[in-house]
Amino acid sequence: MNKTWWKEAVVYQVYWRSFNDTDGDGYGDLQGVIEKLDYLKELGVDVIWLNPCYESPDLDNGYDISNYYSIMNKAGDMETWEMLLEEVHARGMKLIMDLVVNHTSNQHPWFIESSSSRDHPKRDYYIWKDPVNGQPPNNWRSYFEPSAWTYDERTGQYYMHSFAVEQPDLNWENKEVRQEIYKMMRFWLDKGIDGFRLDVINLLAKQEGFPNTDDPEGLHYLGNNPGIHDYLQEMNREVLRDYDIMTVGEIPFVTPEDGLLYVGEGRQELHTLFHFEVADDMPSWDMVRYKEIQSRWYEGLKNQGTNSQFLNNHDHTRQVTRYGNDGRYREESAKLLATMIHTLPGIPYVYQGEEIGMTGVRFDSIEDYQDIAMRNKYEEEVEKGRDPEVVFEELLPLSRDNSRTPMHWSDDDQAGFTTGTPWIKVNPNYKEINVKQALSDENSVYYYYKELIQLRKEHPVMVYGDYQDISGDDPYVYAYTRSLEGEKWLVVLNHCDDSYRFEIPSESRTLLLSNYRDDHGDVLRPHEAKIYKLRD
Ligand code: TEU
Repeated sequence: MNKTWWKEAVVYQVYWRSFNDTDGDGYGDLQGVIEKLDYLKELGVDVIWLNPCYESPDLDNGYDISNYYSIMNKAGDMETWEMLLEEVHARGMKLIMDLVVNHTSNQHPWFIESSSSRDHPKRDYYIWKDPVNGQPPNNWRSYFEPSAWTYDERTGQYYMHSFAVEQPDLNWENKEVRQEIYKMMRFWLDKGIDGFRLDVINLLAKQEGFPNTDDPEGLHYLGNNPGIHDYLQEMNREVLRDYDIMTVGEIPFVTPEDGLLYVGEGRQELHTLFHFEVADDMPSWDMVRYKEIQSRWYEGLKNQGTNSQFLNNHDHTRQVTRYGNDGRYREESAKLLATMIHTLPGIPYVYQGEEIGMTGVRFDSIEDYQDIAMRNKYEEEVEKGRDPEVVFEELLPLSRDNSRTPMHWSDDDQAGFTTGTPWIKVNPNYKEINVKQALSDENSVYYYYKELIQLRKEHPVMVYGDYQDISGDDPYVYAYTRSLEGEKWLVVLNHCDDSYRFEIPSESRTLLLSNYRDDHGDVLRPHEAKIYKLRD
């Protein structure tokens, strides 16, 4: 496989509204990101993925854009954004922007015009359909609502939205829409950004004829439809290929086979992707299943495409809570998960706060939660007559707010995140878990991440090495090798709360990194993670 900078990169995701607030309004801001760039540089990350900071009514935390060419007030202004880009580059890092082009806000001028009358020239910028027997055009649901269709009284038609009512889907069949989007992409690329994370990019093409589905709850009919690759190849031809950038597509419902169509080298579409076989489909840890997913994706993309490795982001509960042990073994477990993500084949992502082992949260009432997905689902279920307490409890473990609480910088008020009132409450455990503490403890999760990231920079085997699982269907231990040009590494992970014996195949080995101080060989301690270099 060709070597490229983005295959070797470690990406750090900055959810800016919860990162660092410098003006006391309770929202993190771009100035706040600038002030923490030295922290990120020190950690060793190469690329920063910045969540959407464009002008927006902010109903879905920036994923409802009303102006692609300007910056949301809460985040700052264009001048500050430009300063951010400059400061990122000055430190030898790169910046990728979140591109949301499946939908806009209903406050975007395009939608305001489109919904103004049936014969407005921009009517066709969105997807409008006549009612069928006084009902929505089909039985599709949306991610955040029971129906993907909302009726517009004024013009007597329904418009489609894959997410909230306030997030109408653009009509990608319309060439003018596509050209507008490409123009906007060039605007940002010409400012010098280093790529895009492309929000639900496989949803752009809709099923022809908008037929009813047998499985409305499944949502898969929303994605990977015929025509999607034409759009992405066109986007590549018209925009992407002219720049030395990184593109990562958010691609729900994708199999490795289909994945290769998006990221196969030579396909001229995207560089890498997020698939959701873990984050969406594996609610809690399942070792055998996880190994199966990894092997299948490895084989599927082998030598032809690059995967991405992550267990959490701003939509998914923090990994040490969801997939590890955030109690007694929080630190060991956070380090184990990190070891895994950074040594499996694919680009590793660090979601802010993960590097200090931040955990999920439990607030007492639905009022404390801000997430539109959770709030809408709560309302939907309660309206069916279900017990609100039961619904609340059901929604807690996977609420997106688990990972959206403010970053813990110190044990000061509001975790040092803001001098005002944060837009969402701080996780009460910030007194114990925070950056200040982590920096003062040489055994902290933070320093472990730093070592892992450094290791990747020094050893191409972590990036380009072949992968082989040697632990089969062992339900606790995950062990695999990575090999490149005569160099062979062995990673051993004991993903459980007990000690466990696992025969490590080679005697002749050097321990490169471990989350325990010493090595007990075949006896693995709770959540022990080890990286060996093997000598033959
Ligand atoms: O997410 C898509 C989405 O619906 C995720 O919540 C889902 O869990 C999964 O990751 C894909 O199946 C993106 C953004 O990340 C999210 O924050 C937005 O709310 C959403 O798109 C709409 O733009």
